[in-house]
Amino acid sequence: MEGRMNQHYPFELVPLPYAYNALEPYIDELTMRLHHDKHLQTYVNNLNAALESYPELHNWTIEQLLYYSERVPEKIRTAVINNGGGVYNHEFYFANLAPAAKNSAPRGNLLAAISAQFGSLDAFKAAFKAQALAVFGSGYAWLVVNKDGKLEIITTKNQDSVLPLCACPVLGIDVWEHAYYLKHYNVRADYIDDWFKVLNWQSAEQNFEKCVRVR
Ligand code: MN3
Repeated sequence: MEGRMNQHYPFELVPLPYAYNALEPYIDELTMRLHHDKHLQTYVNNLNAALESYPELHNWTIEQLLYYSERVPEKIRTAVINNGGGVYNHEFYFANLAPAAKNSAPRGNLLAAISAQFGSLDAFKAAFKAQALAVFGSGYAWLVVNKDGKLEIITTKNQDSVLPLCACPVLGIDVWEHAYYLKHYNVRADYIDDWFKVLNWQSAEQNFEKCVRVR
């Protein structure tokens, strides 16, 4: 999340930290181009449009807008939650991926915490896949550090972020159909398996350390 941290209106499209085809064959170039350049750009544009006439919000970060959304004027609150969530969640998702075989397994404190909470890495992956499959319609599955300081798998609907839940995201998968339909068609399970191949465990470790530190 380094890209968005401390940024505020007008929000800009943060470039992918790798080439559009870098995640092939697991996530294809066309999906990445549409997902980043079209879907994310639209959330950025719509968030800026919602905030344009509210200068008192122009120095708020994306995290502040989502965490303190009850303080956002009611007239634009839903637009800020949906589009701000769309910006935050997508930037997290893209930064949480990397070419296959790079950073392909967790280590250190995160691996120890996953093993303690779920029994093993494989047991975690199975539980996470089940939750990601169970999202009805559009949303996300996340591994978070919850408000009790424990690792937990949670899901969110649409573009809701985990921030209002006082949860700190370690890793997360976008299971909207636009994330996989061109390559995996309707088979979300195959997409989840492929997503695990390009999950950037190093970024997950960094997120985990930050989540534990800020508590
Ligand atoms: Mn998406």
